[in-house]
Amino acid sequence: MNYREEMKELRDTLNAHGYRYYVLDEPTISDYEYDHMLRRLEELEAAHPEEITPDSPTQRVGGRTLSEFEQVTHPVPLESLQDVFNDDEVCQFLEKIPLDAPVWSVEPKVDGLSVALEYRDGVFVRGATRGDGRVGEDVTENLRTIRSIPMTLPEKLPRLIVRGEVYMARSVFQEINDRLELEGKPLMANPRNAAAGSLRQKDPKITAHRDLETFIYAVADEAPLDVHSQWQFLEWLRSCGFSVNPNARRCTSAAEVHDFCAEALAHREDLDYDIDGVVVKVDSFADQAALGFTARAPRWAIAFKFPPEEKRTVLREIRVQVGRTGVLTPVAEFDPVFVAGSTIARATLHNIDEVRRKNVRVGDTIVVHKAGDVIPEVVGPVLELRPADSQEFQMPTHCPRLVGNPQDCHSLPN
Ligand code: 0OX
Repeated sequence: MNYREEMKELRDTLNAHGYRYYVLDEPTISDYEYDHMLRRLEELEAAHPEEITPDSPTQRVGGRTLSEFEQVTHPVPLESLQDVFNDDEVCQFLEKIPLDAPVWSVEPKVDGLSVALEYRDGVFVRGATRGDGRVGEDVTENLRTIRSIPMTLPEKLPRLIVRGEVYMARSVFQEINDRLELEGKPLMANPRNAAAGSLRQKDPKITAHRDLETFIYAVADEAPLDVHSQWQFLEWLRSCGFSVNPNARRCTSAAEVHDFCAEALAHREDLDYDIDGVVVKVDSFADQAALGFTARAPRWAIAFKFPPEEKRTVLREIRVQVGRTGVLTPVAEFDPVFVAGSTIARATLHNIDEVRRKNVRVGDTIVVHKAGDVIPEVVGPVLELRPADSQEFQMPTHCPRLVGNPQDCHSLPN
């Protein structure tokens, strides 16, 4: 075998094992064996750089640094979904679809970053963020570092653009934040922000170290595929080597759709990735085409958005912070809880009126959530669990006495 053939064989073997590892999560060789083959390929590529191909696994470590991202106009705009917020609205949507025996494809709505991946003659050539749906940013080099994105496809269609979600697993997010904390660096707010920040790195080598993952779920151009439903399409994506959410389900009745939504909501905590709802789609592509679009969204799909995640914890202290201008801000300090992707332990209560309005006392069991999925907020107390001896909070009228220097004890403004 000459070096050219050996390089091709190594690439194909490594890509096949990469697929088993990163997409199927079922490796069949050890890391040691994989690294050994990778080293051999690197040696050959160093000796014959003209033989390096874009689908080589060595090209996933992050290429050149960019000064800015170029804009990409999506050939077919990436539409957004109509949101609904409760079971009744899901019901209305299902009932209003004018089909005799509708079949639905329902998918967990992964809370990541929407991207479009473009393949020409079966080769990954460009990837872009969704942006506003019409124009996004070219993040091709960063996407190349994501191991679950195939660089070549078995089918050599002249052009194929698929759409999916780039996300960071919760476990990875936690590891990265633990490390940032040890290094005394600012923490990332949640896995979604972490994924967005990682994908928009000017230096793809940084992206390569963030272990981003993908789920692909839609086609974003008019590629002539021999598939006729969303469900078949998801199968086809799998057969092409894409990572497809294993928790999608094909439903043949409204009751099944409702069950899926309820299960997803109940089990969202058990997944290693954040979901913020469920996407319900009419399964048949012919029916989708007949239903068409409104000005803003497809008529054949909705996003059932979960209510913001709430957790109970115990309010241990209301600490008063003195701002630069002397303004006093009460801050709730509670037992740390994991909410919407990260652990929180304090939230501002803004001012005394807000403390009164929220009716919270030290010792209360309180409900907390993240406003806009980012900012920790106290929702209110669980009054049934209020300790009998709890006291209403009072703002301090004097600064606590400072040790050894009574002159520093000023009256505080009201
Ligand atoms: C998700 C998700 C988002 C795309 C094309 C029309 C409907 N975040 O997981 N969007 C869609 O579908 C859109 N499906 C999903 N699974």
